[in-house]
Amino acid sequence: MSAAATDPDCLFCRIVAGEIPAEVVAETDTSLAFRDVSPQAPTHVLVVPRRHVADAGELADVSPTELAEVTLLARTVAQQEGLDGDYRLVFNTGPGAGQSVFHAHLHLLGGRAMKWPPG
Ligand code: DGP
Repeated sequence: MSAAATDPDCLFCRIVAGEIPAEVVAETDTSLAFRDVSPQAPTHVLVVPRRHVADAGELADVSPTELAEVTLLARTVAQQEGLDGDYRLVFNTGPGAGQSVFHAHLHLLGGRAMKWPPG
């Protein structure tokens, strides 16, 4: 599969395609932002590239511009959500780090106090 392909078996590709419903909060030509189905904070939004890549490192490899666009869309959503500059961005990478969907996605979390280090 080429880096720009869609994987018909990928959950987030299917959300991007509109085949599975999601609460979309923002989008660009290259990225989509939608609420996490299992929110871990008052604001918990996932920002994904439309292209199918497995993780953030692969996205950086194939398109640094799209990686930046994902980050910028997260910032836009944080502003929309009224987070006032206080939010956490997380890319879980690999199953040992908690990645369960192997389509790159940036977690935007905010609206509560954030502990460090994360669990
Ligand atoms: P991660 O564990 O980092 O791979 O994050 C995957 C996230 O995806 C997890 O927080 C739950 C969320 N998720 C799983 N299935 C769905 C779904 O069908 N819709 C939405 N909106 N989020 C989902």
